[in-house]
Amino acid sequence: MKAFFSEHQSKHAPALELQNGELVPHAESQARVEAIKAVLPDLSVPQDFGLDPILAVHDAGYVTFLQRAHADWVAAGRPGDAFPYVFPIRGRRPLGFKRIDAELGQYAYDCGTPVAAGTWETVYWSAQSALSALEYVWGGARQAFAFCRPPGHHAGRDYMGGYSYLNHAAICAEQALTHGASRVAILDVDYHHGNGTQDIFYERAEVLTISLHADPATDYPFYWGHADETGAGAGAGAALNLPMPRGTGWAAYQIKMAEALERVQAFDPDLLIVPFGADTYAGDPISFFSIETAEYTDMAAMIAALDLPTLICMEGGYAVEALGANVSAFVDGFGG
Ligand code: OKP
Ligand code: ZN
Repeated sequence: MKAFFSEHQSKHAPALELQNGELVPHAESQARVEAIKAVLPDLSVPQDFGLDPILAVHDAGYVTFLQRAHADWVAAGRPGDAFPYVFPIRGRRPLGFKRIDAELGQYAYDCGTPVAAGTWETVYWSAQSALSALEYVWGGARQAFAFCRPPGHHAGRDYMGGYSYLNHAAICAEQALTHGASRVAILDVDYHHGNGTQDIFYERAEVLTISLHADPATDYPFYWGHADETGAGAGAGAALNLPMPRGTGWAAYQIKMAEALERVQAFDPDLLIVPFGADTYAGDPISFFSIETAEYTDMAAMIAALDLPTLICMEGGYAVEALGANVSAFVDGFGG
């Protein structure tokens, strides 16, 4: 399968994240890049579509914040990566802050998503990889693989979180709508709920967001992804959440997948976007489903059977030693 990736995407290298009370090596590591590159023989360099498609989804103030946050952090005399420590649960609004700490709180919702020296360069090019893969599919190919990294599905219009800064899938959905699509379906199969994507399109009827994920009653991101979140306003009914308990394996997962695919089919989209996380894998170090490598081929084959133009956006997957095999198994399900 045709895949897109830029070497700029190797620049983001956050050292640490706060996990269960400890600063630990960041799970979204450089080793992931090498593992995935090794199994994608047909990697293409993305085109540069510029900032416009990014700004069609993300708040301009948030985007300029991402561009300069690490430099401001360094200018404030701080070591390492830029970390937030204050989170405005009420009254979040632009107050013209001069202090980087206040700005980080305005635009972040967790302590797993530091802004490192190379973050902007990486996420900008990750978005370009996604847009290039979209263009390839929109030009008539059956499917393409956007090798995005870091993940994007937790990023909202004006916030970062869950290792995500720009929402690649949302940027592509919006771009497709601008270029002639009437309806876009997003089918998120990462272990974690795609909260940013859901938020961005929550009141939009032309984008169906579906997420299969670990029950937020027990798993990150906790505050989104419950079954009663179904969209609002014009988007009422255009969000579907299928949470599953820890321990879920392919037998139970595929039943939920069939339900999701029925909804996609009924929606009759012009384009399907699949944020794909290999963190549903049995051996994932931060996740708790029990899908096996070969079952990713079955999962992908079910999706491919919809016979829709399909854009895959890489999301999570942290079992580095199995990541290449898992991505490769998934790609195989689309016919190689
Ligand atoms: C990103 B993706 C917070 C630790 C919680 C965050 C998980 C982000 C997963 N300090 N873990 O959906 O794979
Ligand atoms: Zn995930």
